[in-house]
Amino acid sequence: MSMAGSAHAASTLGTAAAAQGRYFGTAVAAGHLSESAYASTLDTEFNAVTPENEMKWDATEPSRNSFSFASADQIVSHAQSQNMKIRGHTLVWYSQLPSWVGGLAATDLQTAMDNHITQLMTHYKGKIYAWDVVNEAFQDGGSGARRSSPFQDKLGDGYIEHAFRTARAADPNAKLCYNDYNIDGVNAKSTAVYTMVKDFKARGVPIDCVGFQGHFNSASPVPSDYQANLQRFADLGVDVQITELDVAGSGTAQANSYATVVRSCLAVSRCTGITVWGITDKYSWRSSDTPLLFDGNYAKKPAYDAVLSALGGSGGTTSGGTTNGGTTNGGTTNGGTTNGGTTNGGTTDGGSSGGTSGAACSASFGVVSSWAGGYQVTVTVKDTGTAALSAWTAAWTEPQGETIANLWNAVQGSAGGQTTAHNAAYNGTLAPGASTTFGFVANGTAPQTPPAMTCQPS
Ligand code: G2I
Repeated sequence: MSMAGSAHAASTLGTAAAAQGRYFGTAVAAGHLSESAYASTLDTEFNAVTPENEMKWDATEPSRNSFSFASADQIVSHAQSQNMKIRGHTLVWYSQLPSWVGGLAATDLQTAMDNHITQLMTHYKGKIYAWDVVNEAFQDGGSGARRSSPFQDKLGDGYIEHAFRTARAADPNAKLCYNDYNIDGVNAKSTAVYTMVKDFKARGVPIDCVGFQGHFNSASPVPSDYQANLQRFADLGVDVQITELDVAGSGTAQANSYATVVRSCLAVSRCTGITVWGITDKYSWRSSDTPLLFDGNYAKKPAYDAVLSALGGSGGTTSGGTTNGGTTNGGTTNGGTTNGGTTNGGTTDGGSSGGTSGAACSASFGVVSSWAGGYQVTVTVKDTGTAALSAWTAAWTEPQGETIANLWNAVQGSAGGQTTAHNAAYNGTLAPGASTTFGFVANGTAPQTPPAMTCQPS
């Protein structure tokens, strides 16, 4: 799994993820497969697909017992020809539900639901890695309650476990997932799902995985307890998957959020893969947010580099990674989150010791995003001297009362009342003029004036 020294790091999302024992997938729309740039980007970069709309109830059973699989079949056969995993999305969901379903009385609705699950899973039997059996069954907000839907309202809470039992019988080899959004951090909604999964596991209701959609934006950023939340579900004995990842924004802030998600998944051994919700910004369900890894012309965005780097891959510009606790990192310059050293928000260049002669470095602090109660920072560490560095330590004073929730690409410490960050095993080496970055999320309020940072070349 590791690729120490100068081994060639994987250069696509799919191969880099595979080297970490994961898949890297995308939502796909059948209607775009005939566009050559779309298909070639798909085939080159990804090793898993999720039909974006083609397996939903309105597409597959628009009228009762009349099934149409043509569009979904197109995606499935494309994926199979490329040896890609396929996630089935989705069997039981309140949305994109044809009106005839809502018109049924309880007993008939139960029959129709069972039939829908059985017909779809039988049609694709043996071809689907994981099915989103039930999607978005919980309400937003603090209630932890189930969302109103024909299934919930007529069949009661038990419809969810009934759906899972029916699914297991239809294709015993497919992993069966519950999938939802706004369950990415520890909150009332995710805790309600957690309680359900725990109960299912205790009672032997067949559930194998939980899908965390991961639709992020400035109002709903990657939570600081994201990894901890994935881990608490994994600890229940289910796989976890990032199923619909997209992050509104651009540049470094977007790149860092993506990298945080990837790093979190890699840190949770039962996180089996990541799926982004589309290939190119131009076809995203929320295109104006430019939330994906490729722009409208299929050019790779900084977010792409960040994901590839976090997966331990390399775009070919780096010198190869060194192994760090089982995670291979792609190099020290211009890969992924380093991203040319650009930062949003104010930056200060810290003092460098030794001037420009000999070994010297600087550290600059840039707020990349902030939200009520927290903010994320990227620190760019630069070799400002004439000699190569083999190690560096940045130091700064954390504002009164604030704490760091999570720091990456460096090792956090303290000295003389200050917070320090020493290089990680894989990013201590810097040539003169080269830079690398580390990042952290802090609990508190993003400072108007960035704190002064110092950097020691040791
Ligand atoms: O809303 C984002 C996702 C949230 N989680 C479940 C996913 O299944 C959902 O995907 C989106 C698709 O990306 C959209 O493409 O689900 C939407 C529907 O709830 C999809 O939008 C629909 C449009 O609303 C329809 O007008 C259109 O006919 O896509 C359909 C097919 O292009």
